[in-house]
Amino acid sequence: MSRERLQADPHRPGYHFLPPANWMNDPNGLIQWRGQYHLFYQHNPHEPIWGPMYWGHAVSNDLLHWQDLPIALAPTPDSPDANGCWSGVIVEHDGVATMIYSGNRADRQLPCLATSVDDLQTWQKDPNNPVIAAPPAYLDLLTFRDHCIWKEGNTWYQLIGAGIRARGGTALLYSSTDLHRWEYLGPICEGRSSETGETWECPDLFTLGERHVLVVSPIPLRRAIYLIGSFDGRLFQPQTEGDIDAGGHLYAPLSFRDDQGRRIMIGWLWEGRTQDAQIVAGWAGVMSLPRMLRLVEPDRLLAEPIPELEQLRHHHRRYSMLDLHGGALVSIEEQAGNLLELQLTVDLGNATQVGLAVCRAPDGSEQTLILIDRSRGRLEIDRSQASLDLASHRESYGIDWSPSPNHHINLRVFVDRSVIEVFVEGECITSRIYPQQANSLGLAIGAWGGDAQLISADVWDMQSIW
Ligand code: DQQ
Repeated sequence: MSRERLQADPHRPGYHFLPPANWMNDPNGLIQWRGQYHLFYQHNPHEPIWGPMYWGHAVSNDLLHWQDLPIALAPTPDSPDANGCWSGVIVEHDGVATMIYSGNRADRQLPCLATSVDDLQTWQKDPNNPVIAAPPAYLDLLTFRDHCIWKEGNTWYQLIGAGIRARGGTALLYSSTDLHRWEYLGPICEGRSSETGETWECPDLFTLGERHVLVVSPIPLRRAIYLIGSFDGRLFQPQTEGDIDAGGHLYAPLSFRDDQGRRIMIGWLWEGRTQDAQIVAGWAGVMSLPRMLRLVEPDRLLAEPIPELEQLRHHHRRYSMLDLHGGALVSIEEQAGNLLELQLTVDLGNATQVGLAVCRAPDGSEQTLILIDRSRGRLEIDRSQASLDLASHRESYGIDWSPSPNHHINLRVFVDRSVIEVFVEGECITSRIYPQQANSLGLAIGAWGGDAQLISADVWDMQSIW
């Protein structure tokens, strides 16, 4: 199926990456190679549901506009990846692009290697796959898959995600000089299953300044978490923990360092609708906007959208000094659209709640509220009225939040049809919505339980990247 065929779908994002059609989950093999950004992804090219995994592939000069490339990796019958090429990473070893991924055979995953000599277009699987024959026998593991690889001196290190039965998630460390023969070194840390999940998928370990950050996607938490701490080469001592995204839709994020030294992360945003709706739509899964990561004291991992996104802005409008008297929504634009970026500064005054409505029908029958609720100390994306399709997800997700002493809040909001990404002081809340009416395009703001003021709102239409 071609991209054009699905173009008219009112829920299909216009400036977030997604494949031409069918299913996508985890980002894989993120790398800047010979100046170009490569994004690979877990892909079922045959159906809009998870199934036998292939690696889809796209390339970009600016992390915004992507060109689809042929499928990079497909399962090989009667081989270690006969039932799927699961998640993995790409590194450069002696000038050769080398991929380590989890080959899935009969529901068991083992590390496999492939190399490319044509700038990441086609991949030759290693005849000796799997490169690690079995997980460490002394550990009773629930899973053993997904990879993070880095080099120190002449030695390569690899982390593999795992979970120790009745204990918790872990990441197992290996070392190698050639990426083919691996020596097992042990778990770098262990989580407690009641707190950080039974097993960890997609471990990603990197440095930010002086600190180490370990990002994992724990089963069954259905969200990605970060641990900040120190790593001495064998053991990781976590000191603090937090959520990568509080919106309940981002999983299996992957990061890389680009040639400007930025740590950039992209995560998979899953659908918030039924499998039947996915099948009717013909596609499922979107990538988050690329985010730049940074640490702030005391030990919080913050993210902000890459500045390149500003190139997609056009048709700017600005609103200022709008008084919000308790009790009603004030329309900003009745047909603002659903490919938007918004930057707002609001003085919360003495209101107990302030809400920004996006994708709002003129009669209010559909709307998604970005709601600041001081009585509960929360900032949430409220989807209770997001769609007349009652089968689409309606739960609210958000963060604990209290206003700064001057009662001001700065919000940055990206609306891209079925994707809403909210950035507030470096915290991210990403959600999915499926409005049913063609005119659910309005923008409004309101205060309840007191008065507030919209100090300024900058609104841009965003260009589609396709
Ligand atoms: N998805 C992949 C696995 C990973 C999981 C399979 C996370 O490698 O553990 O598609 O979404």
